[in-house]
Amino acid sequence: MQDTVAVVTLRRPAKRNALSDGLIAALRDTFQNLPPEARAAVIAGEGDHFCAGLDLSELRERNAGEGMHHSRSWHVALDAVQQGPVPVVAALHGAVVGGGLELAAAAHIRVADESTFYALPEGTRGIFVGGGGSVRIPRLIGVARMTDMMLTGRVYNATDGERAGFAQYLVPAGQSLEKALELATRMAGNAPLTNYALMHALPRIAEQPADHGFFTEALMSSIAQSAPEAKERVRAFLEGKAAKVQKQ
Ligand code: 1HE
Repeated sequence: MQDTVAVVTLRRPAKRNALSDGLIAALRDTFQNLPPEARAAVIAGEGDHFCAGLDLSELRERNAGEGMHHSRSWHVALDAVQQGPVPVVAALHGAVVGGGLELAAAAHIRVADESTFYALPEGTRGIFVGGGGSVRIPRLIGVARMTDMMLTGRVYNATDGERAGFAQYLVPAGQSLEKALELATRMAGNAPLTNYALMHALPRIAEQPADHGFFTEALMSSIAQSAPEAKERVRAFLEGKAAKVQKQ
């Protein structure tokens, strides 16, 4: 923990943080059991790369049923990242490939440094994404870009990747963790109900028909603004005690 920010680090640098079944289970357990004082989380990778994806040494002949259960075990773990109690910032560097990109896509914000590159080698390895990538990655970059990456093995560098929508922030090499911590600390200071609305209501509203979305938005906003914390924050601004929005 760094104050109220839980820092979760993938620590298999010798295997480029490849996601073995054990590491997937550890991710699930970690995000399902974050300390109660955590208000935001950062996920990072030790060594030169964020994550090399599925541990290919564990890829064995599975029948369809076993393959289904394996994929579903990733869904549970990555859902724990995305649907947990706190917003998560992924601090990216080096390889963010295959299942590593699927993991990064489950975070709420991605910060990349200049060493970052993105790929989906599943296409060239004769497999398909199985960790939620077909649901989450098109929401970041669109179906056409993901299809191209998987059909052709295209690799995006950090600059093109930020433009395409993989990351929301691009920082100099070696600075993604620092920036992710800065953002997570800021998010940790938000009213918890606002963070909850952004994590759990916004993605659902974005998928609802407009009329349902407007209705869900009205419900969520009325709940958020009725919290004592919201009233206090608005009062502080009106009394000149809260920061103004500053032009950057
Ligand atoms: C691995 C893995 C891995 C490295 N599984 N062992 N992912 C991929 O297809 C990406 C495969 N990895 C790579 O392309 C490269 O390793 C990297 C670009 C990520 C890094 O390159 P580099 O030169 O720094 O490292 P390296 O020498 O390739 O790898 C170091 C060691 O890590 C080496 O093992 P060693 O015992 O020979 O030292 C590698 O074998 C090992 N290693 N990546 C197992 N992925 C839910 S479905 C998701 C489907 C997918 O994710 S498919 C995409 C899998």
